[in-house]
Parts: sequence; structure tokens; C-alpha cells
Amino acid sequence: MHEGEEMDRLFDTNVIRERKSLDGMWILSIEENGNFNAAVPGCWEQIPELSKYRGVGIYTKKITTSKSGNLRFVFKGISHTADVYFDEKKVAHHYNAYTPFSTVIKNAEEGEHELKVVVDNTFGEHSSLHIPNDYYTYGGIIRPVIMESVPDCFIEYVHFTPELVKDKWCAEIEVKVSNVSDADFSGKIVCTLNENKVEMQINALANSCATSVAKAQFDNVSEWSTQTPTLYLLNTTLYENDHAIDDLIERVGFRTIKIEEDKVYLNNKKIFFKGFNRHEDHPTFGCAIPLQLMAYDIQLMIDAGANAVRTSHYPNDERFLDLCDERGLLVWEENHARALSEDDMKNVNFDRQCEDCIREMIENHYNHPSIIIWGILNECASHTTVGREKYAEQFEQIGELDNSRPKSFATCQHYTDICLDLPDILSVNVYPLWYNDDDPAQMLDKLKSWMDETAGDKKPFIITEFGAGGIYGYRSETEVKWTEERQKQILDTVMEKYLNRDDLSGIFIWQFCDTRVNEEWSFNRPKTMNNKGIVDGYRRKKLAYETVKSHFGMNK
Ligand code: ADA
Repeated sequence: MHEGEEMDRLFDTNVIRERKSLDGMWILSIEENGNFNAAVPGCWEQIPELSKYRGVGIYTKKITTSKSGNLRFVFKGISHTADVYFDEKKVAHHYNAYTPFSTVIKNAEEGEHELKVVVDNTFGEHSSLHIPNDYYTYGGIIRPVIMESVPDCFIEYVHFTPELVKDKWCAEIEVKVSNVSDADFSGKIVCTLNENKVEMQINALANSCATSVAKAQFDNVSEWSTQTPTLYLLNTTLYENDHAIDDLIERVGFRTIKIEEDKVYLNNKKIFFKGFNRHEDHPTFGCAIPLQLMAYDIQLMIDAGANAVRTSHYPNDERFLDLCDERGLLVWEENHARALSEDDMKNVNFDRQCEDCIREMIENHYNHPSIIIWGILNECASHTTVGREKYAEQFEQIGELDNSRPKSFATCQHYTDICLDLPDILSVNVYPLWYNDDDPAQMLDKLKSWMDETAGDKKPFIITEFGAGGIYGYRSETEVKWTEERQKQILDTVMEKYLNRDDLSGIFIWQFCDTRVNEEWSFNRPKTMNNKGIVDGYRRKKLAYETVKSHFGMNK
């Protein structure tokens, strides 16, 4: 990556492998509206004529390569369906705005080529996860695009799992390589982290992938924690006949996350999550949040006293996760789903689209020390037998991909949920004093004892959502609904009750910033926005911000 160019990560991921950012201006053609110069990353809603457009858009870019060889294109996020063409030949298809994918072009010739991406953000049966919802499904290439030059056998991923064994930091390292040639490959992998060095052999059959795993102890390293988020570069090099042919640098941290009875422990210390739910949304940028704004959001959350964020309701831009690693902000990352009914979950594409989303989320985000919980299926049909099958399958898939982090889901099926035995942590969304007049403490006591009993085993308990709406600038002594005063008052009362409970492991405010919702969802959503942010879309603080800060600021 050349200095000054937009990056997809916050550190250099390769020294040997050549990478080039394809971010910048692309041509966007929309059949009925003509051609536009469109920013990548970006949402087409940023273009005034397309502010409400839902449909198909074709992005093209001319690229020039200075030598022949294999090219690998990495797309970090396209909303929501993409068909990729290289010189008019289709080379990839992908569904879901919020997970990355890549494609390899073998033996591309030196010279000029055309990359074309047909992007579709329409709703319908083909799309089981992007449906009209309480957040907006934008259109466009919303996250960075990178072109890499790779050898016939290259590193696909490196997964690092830290573990504390008798006070010594150890880790398991798994390396996956892809062999795209017609010949078998045999080589060596060397991983270094400061003065620590791990070696392994790797054999990959022609046109297939292979993995190698090694365990090692790491000397002279410090733990990663919310207070001291120490990070290390793990440098992995692939050798063929003692010749270094490819590399991948990951950034890792040494920390443990563990559950004992009904408590969560980070590095063997009990932890209480003081968190925000955050959508990737901004009135100007849509869901394509620039790095500066990600950093600003994190600053606002930390200043308000938060130590955690939930990526409601989908995997986030990896630069945001990089920032969370750097700032010591704990992350609940979840797969893409919000309030899907039993019928939605029966969509013929649902299982496959969820499976892809979970695999891409975990494979790509595995190494972030900040991620401490994998979440699934927010407020879906966990009260039905069809739903239960899906929850069970998804937890099983996560366990196979990563067994080092606890799993959970946020339920709204109060007194009817039949999946509470499945997660490691019980999580519930509640809106006392907003959607109902329940006394926040009594309501929670009753619900919690039902959930604890239904779950069977003792488990940590988190309030994954609570909140109230307030429209920025709407102030009135009447304190009626939608005033900033009412929002502040509700958060004040609820936080007072929930922050001081020893039987909870955390609370997450709904939500950090106001977000645009789909038109179909505008009932009870003034301005077609979900106005429960403690800052508005432009990140202007509402009265509630200082209230939240005064509660989170107090030690727990
Ligand atoms: C739900 C849901 C959120 C949001 C919230 C609200 O519990 O999980 O996505 O819709 O309620 O604002 O009502």
C-alpha cells in the first residue's frame, strides 16, 4: 500500500505481497439515471439524484497492471449483492453488505483491464437478511477495495488464539493457504512476534486449500486489556524452497475471556459491560463511515464512560474493529439479522446466507482482541421450533469456527423464548418507560428470574438494549414524548436501576447515534429516523449524553 492512500486496515498487512488500493472515484451507471462519478467507498445515496434510489447500479474502473500474474481482488463490503466481472468475464458473486469477499484471477496479462461490479440493493425473496427494517439498506461499494498480486500458493488467513497457561502467554496459530495452481505445493511457514518464532510445514494439493496449526509460548509480552490495549504484529511468511513467496501481517493481543457461573472475566478479572449499540450510519455518508468519523464515534463513546460497543446488527467495517483494538473498547460483534419472523427465517436462502455471513465474519475478524462475544439473530423467532433449529445450527457453526469466545443472542421474546439453554450468556432487549410503563426494576426482576430458570444453568445476564427516543433540538418543559428532556429522564431512571445490580454483567444503551430507517418502517419513527441516539446523526450531543456520562462515569 502506498503512503497516503486510503487503507482497509490501520497497519501494513504485507511487505512481500503487493497491494494497491482501488478506492477513489469509479464510474457508476444507473439505467434510468445515467452515469455518475461515485466515491468508493461510498453509498450511492450520497449522490443527490440517487438519494432514494433502490435498484441496480454498475460500477466500473480501469486498472493497469505492470506485470503478468495472479491478481486477487478483495472487496470489504458491497451493499448488498455483487456480481464482479474482470474484462467482461464473471468472476464472483456475493450477498450481504457487511462481510468481505475476494476473488483470484489467474495469470492476468500485463496492461489495462476493466473491473466491473454490478451492485443490487433490492428487497425480495433473493435477500433474506436485507429486508425493509429499522435501519437503512444503502446501495453501493460501501467499504474499501484492494487489488493484490499473489503467487500460485498464498496465505488465505492466519488465526491467533491466545491462552494463559500457568501464568505464561501461549497461543495457537492456524495458517490457511490457497493453492490455485495445477501442481501440489509443499513449503514452510514462519511466524514471528517480536523475538518469538514459530515454524510449520504446509502441503497443499493442486487447486485446493490446506491448513497448518502450531502451539507456542510467547515470552516478554504484556496482556491486552481495556486500560492497556497492548498490540503486537504477528508476521507470517510462506516459503517455497527457502524462498519467501508470500506474507501476511496480523495484529494480535494477549487476553483471555472466560465465563464462570454468572460472571464474565477478562484476563481473570470480573468485567461489567458499559456499552452502546451502534449502527454504521450518518446522514451524509450513509453506512460508508469514513475513518475520521469512526475514530470520533469511539472517542464520544469512551468520553461517555463506555467500555463496550455492540455492532448492531451486522459485522462492522474492519477499520472500526482495528480502532477498538487500539482503544481497548470491547466488542460484541453479531451476524446480520434484525427481527426476522418465523416466515423470514423460512426463506429458502436464509440458511446459506447466514452461514456465509457467520463464516466470513469469524474468518476475517478472528484476531481482534477487542471482540469478546459473538452474537447472532437479534430479536428473531427464538420462540418457535423453526427458530430454535436455526439458533442451534448457528451456534454450532460458530463453535466450529471459534471456540474461544462466548456466544449470545439478544431476545425480545419475553416469557416465550425457547432457546435460552443454547447461548453462554443470556441477553435481553427491554424498553421500560418507552414502549411500556413498566417499573424498570420490577419488570427486570420478574423477567430475569424466568430467563434464569428457563436457561437451566447459571449464566451471565446482559441487557443488550434499553433506551428512549429524543429528537435533537426538540426541547420543552412539558417533557412530552420525543423531547430531549423525556429521553434524558428515561435513561436517567433506567440506568440508575440497572447499573447497580450485581446480578447483571452489563448494559448496552440503544443507541449511540440516530439512524435512517427504511420508509416501510417510518411508523413511530419521526423523520424516518430511529431517534434513540444519545447523539443525533451528525453526532451532536443531546441532553441524554451528559446523563449517560454521569452514570457510566461512576465506577462499577
Ligand atoms: C429493537 C431492535 C433495534 C431497534 C429497537 C427500537 O429492540 O433490536 O434494532 O429497532 O428495538 O428502537 O425499538
